Amino acid sequence: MCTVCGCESAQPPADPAHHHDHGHPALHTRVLQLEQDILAGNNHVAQHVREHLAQHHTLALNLVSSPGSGKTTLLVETIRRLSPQRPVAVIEGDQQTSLDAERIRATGAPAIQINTGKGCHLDARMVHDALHDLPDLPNGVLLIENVGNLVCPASFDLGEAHKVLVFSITEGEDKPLKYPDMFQAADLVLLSKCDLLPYLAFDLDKAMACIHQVNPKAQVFQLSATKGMGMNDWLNWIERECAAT
Ligand SMILES: Nc1nc2c(ncn2[C@@H]2O[C@H](COP(=O)(O)OP(=O)(O)O)[C@@H](O)[C@H]2O)c(=O)[nH]1
Ligand SMILES: [Mg+2]
Repeated sequence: MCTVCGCESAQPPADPAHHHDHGHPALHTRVLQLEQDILAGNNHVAQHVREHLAQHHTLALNLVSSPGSGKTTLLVETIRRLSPQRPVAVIEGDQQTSLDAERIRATGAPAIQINTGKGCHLDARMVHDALHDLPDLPNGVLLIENVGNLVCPASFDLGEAHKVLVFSITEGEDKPLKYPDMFQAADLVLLSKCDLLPYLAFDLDKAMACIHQVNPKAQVFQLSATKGMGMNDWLNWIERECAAT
């Protein structure tokens, strides 16, 4: 189990053929209770964050993905196109370094870097505390780059309006089937690095089928942040969501 976040891996496996002995049943029950308490506490803070953002008509998006799928590159290109019309700020989550916050600040947008150390996800308390150090964003957008990890961030509500999953075509078509919780938690999937399609044996139809097998409602946009392809779909989606906020 993940002792840092009490994530879903502490649950008994659904397939009894793959059951592992986790020790004494009483201990197992205690672990499950601890996990539920952590998530309930997180949900409470997330609701507070959500209310605060709603008061300022701020759209918050929680970007989740594997490491290296292109989140920061996408954020930089998004901020370039969004501001100054809309106020934008970024919360960056990584285990170590301020490298991503520096990349964001180079655009002129404010960014707070959170280092999670051994932790594998951001939680609502971290976002709550970071908001104290960011300006209010009336009718603006708060972009949260979660720690690169397709497992634990699925369980943690940060008070966002939507989880947006950046799924790079270099990861293989089958990732939605292997990490269904994350793909189910996302309302929008951005299929990134599509400029590389001619060079990879990536089956687009198969990837779309895998995404919709685990999440039939997910919207999917194909894009390339480096080449600018598909950015309008993404920006129009943000504008629609801002209008609805
Ligand atoms: N070909 C291509 N490479 C990209 C694209 N977006 C990001 N990358 C590269 O992918 C690597 C990881 O990008 P980064 O934005 O740091 O990913 P993150 O870890 O998800 O934040 C870098 O080398 C980027 O230059 C893209 O649209 N096309
Ligand atoms: Mg990054």
